[in-house]
Amino acid sequence: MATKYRIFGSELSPYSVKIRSYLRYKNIPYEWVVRGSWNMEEFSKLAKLPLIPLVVTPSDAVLQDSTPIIEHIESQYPSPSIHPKDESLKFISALIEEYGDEWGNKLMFHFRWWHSDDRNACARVLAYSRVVGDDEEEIEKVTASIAERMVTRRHFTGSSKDNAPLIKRYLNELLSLLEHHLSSHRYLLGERPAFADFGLAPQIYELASDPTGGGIIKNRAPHTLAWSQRMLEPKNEGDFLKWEDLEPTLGPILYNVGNFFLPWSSANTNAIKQNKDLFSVDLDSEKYTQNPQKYHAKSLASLKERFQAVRDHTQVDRILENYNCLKWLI
Ligand SMILES: N[C@@H](CCC(=O)N[C@@H](CS)C(=O)NCC(=O)O)C(=O)O
Repeated sequence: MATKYRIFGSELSPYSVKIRSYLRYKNIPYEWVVRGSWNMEEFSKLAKLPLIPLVVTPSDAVLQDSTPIIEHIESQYPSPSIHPKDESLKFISALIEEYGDEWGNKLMFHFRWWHSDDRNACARVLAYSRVVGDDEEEIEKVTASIAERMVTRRHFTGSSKDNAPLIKRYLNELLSLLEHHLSSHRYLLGERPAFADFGLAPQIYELASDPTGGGIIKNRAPHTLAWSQRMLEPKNEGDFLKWEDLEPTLGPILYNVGNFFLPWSSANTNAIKQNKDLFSVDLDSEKYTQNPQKYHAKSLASLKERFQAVRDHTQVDRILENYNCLKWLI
């Protein structure tokens, strides 16, 4: 039996970085195992899905999917908690975690794989993490095959010519909102990291590590960049704040969740129920079209269950109603 958690992951995988940040915050010993050609056989034997992160616990249980992985470990290591005691804030934090995983990823993924300069740079970084040795020809071959494969996968997250200007707008808005909030707070819910930070920060970290995304964020959102880097080694630097103290700058982020992410996620779920191959949704009066994503329907359903489980809805319903989120969750 191992004594440490093992994370099969990659520096370019936001969900892997998310789990690593979480284990660091909890001070839980882990081994970071870069998934590559040398351990693909071991990985494939363990993996139910060909996805990273994959976590092997000290008792040899295999876990996949970053949100349930964190929930599982949190139940065993509740302190320091990533959840505020206040039920409303706890749910808002989970909502932003989901927003980070699904919407933040859509923005990052598009910028990473859309322009050839970004695509080739990332494919090359990935190639170097996968190939043992210094065979330039082999590196070139792997780089080209990763880049080609990712072009065929772009549509899964809605990255398309028609959506490109919309996604650019979504990113600009999110960065402005985050920058405003994070210029006066160390973390999203105050002065210590919450579930929300673990979901959203890794997507921004990945964006910042890419040529175009890095340029945008360094120019326009330095506090946001610093937060995403702080989240690599998150620490308690104070307390979670009250909603009243967070609202002036966190409220607008929730409004973005309610005007973009939740209507998109809800339209995606409806499209899956209706067996559609393609769906369109009006997001702030602009039409956004993509193929439905099965996983997101599952994760929206889990979020709704989490919402149902809140015991006292008085405050959370009022907040979510004020920021256009409530109707998508009931
Ligand atoms: N919902 C999953 C998403 C995992 C995921 O999409 N992982 C990507 C990397 S970030 C992946 O493994 N893609 C296939 C590959 O890299 O081979 C989670 O939260 O863990």
